Amino acid sequence: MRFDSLNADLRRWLQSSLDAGHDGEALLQALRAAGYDDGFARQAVEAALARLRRSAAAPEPSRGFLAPFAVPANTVRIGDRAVEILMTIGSPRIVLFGNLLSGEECEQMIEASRQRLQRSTVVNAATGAYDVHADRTSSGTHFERGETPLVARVEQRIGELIGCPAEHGEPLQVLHYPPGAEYKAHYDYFDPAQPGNDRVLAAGGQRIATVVIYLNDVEAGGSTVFPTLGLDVLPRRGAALYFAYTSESGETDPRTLHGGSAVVAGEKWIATKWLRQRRYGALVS
Ligand code: PD2
Ligand code: ZN
Repeated sequence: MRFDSLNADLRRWLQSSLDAGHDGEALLQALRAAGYDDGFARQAVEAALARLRRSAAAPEPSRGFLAPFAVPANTVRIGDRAVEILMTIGSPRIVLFGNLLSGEECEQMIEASRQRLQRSTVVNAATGAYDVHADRTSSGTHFERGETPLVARVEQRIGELIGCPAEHGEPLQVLHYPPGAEYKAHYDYFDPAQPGNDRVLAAGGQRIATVVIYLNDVEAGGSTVFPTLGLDVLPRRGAALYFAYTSESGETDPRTLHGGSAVVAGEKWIATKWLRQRRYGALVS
């Protein structure tokens, strides 16, 4: 039995259970208890374990991102949360989610970051240095994977939502834009032809997708803009924008050019999770 042939809910459950450290026997028992036929349950668990072994031996680009949203559903249940699907674009794959975080979680994330903010930088593609740049005038901080219970919970939720193991994620960044601050149009992926990008690409390969979580409502401005697509996403507390830009064969999609437009009034807080082809931190070329 191929893992990909299982239905999306079952795949998601198997994957998140294995990610959470449950072994094959525990999965088998849970499936039996849920009424699955014993033979089917065994094959499904074996398929999930085989996939896990393959990815541990030779970490590959994750497949089937957002496959669950191929079926029509306006809400996805992640644990005890009902995450709304507010807008989707097929290609490039872009999904706007509502209610990914609660208002309280957003507030906690902001408060945990407020005292640690530093001016944001960009990777200099020629030298590999992290430079302060006029195109990016936010300040920010990052949290190591699982650094706090809240960070771990958010990472787990993102992973379950889009079907990508948390290990593929870079540290969660929290960014703050006061009035006037912006991030001019850019790509989130790295150009492999540029020598300065060798180092960032070595730690997990190319970026494949971004999740931007809006932590507050902004009075005016501060949208996420995709100039080539004519798309402008306005921040709403707890909502999250997912966009993917690297195919399984590693081709990147220039239509995902995007930026954070200048905040006109109020302030803007976001949390950003960038996802890699392979486990982030693993130095595989
Ligand atoms: O500020 C934003 O809305 C935004 C959107 C997409 C920021 C980034 N990407 C980024 O920091 O890369
Ligand atoms: Zn970006």
